[in-house]
Amino acid sequence: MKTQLIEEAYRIARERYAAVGVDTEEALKRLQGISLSLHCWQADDVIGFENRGGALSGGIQTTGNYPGRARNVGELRADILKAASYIPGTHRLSLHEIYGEFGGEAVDRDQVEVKHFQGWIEWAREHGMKLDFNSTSFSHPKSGSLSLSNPDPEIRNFWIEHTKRCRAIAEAMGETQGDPCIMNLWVHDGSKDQTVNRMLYRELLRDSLDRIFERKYEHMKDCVESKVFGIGLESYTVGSNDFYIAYATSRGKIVTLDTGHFHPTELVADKLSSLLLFTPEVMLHVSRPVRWDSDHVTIMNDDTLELAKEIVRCDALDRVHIGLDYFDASINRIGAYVVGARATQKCLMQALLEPLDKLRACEAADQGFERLALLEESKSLPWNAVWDMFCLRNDVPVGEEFIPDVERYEAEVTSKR
Ligand code: RNT
Ligand code: ZN
Repeated sequence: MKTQLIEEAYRIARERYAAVGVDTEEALKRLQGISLSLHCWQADDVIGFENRGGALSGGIQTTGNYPGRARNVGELRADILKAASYIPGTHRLSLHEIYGEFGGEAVDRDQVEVKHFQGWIEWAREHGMKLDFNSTSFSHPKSGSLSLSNPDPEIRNFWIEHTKRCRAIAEAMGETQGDPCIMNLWVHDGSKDQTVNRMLYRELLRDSLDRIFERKYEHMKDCVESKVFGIGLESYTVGSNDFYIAYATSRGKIVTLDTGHFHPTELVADKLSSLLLFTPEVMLHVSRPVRWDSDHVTIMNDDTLELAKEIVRCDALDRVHIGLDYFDASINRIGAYVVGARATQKCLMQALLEPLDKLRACEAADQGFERLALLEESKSLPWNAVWDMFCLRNDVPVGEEFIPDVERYEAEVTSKR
């Protein structure tokens, strides 16, 4: 796209926004400071490098078999770098434990060590990407329906050991990168059919978590993620929303809000202010549920927009970690990263351009019509010209220009896998 055209549109947008009291330069500066945590698992359909040959389990599912998924660490890294080259700004990478470099050895989950992530730590440093981490309770012979809440001490201890080791790895990552590594803990534990032991499993989960978190670390932060239900585990989820909110508030931990993990009409954005008042920070898994927790690619829809606006309205950009969590195996996977990440950033852009002072003045004066009118009008203010400028300044393709580039990478690289 012609640079001159983008600059011209930006100049006009800047004036338009100034008229409603918004400084576009300030918004651009703030957006530049937001790092998304890109999830590594979109590149390979959440399979990882254990070479176990088992299917994805734990109530989550990928659908589709688009060719070209990353099959090893080299391909995964290349794909992530390719995707990142179309996403303006500086971003983080979130790894799951199953993405360790095990060198062809069968390293069981309770044996994992920092050395299996040394390659990632070095690679990340080389590419200026900070790392986040996740323990992995799914897709393992010991996963079953219950991991950290399993009444069988052998299985429960196995997963406790796994999660403790993951925290040590996260700590090493955080220390090397000089910035805390955010470690997310999600376990699928639940029951397909009715259970008469709701209390028992939750007691066990509480106890497991307390044991896992016993050790204090300085360079990593713990998050706990709830969900409504998993496939095959429809009747009961041990780590429900109530469970983790209570757990996190009582233990000073961070709650992860995955946008696919609530009842369809629940507004995830509305949860932010409540959590921020009682827990230190919030972690987000930005996704797109279609009828269920389907993990479609994030788009610029009302849910994502509202979420972004709420972060800004709460003045909580420094307390909310924004991670992506979706896995679509039916389309070009690099394209999926780019679309979802850019959509999230577009929502943040609009949030940062909201004429908040004016809106709040209307609200304070009880001017309901004026507030509504300004909210509606601000939807069609030229935020896209500011977004284009953001892309231009970050030297990434503006608008749809990345589409042929992604297609070229597919023709030259991923289609040959
Ligand atoms: C599952 C959770 C969880 C996973 C990833 C792979 O429903 O959202 O965060 O998607 O850890
Ligand atoms: Zn999630």
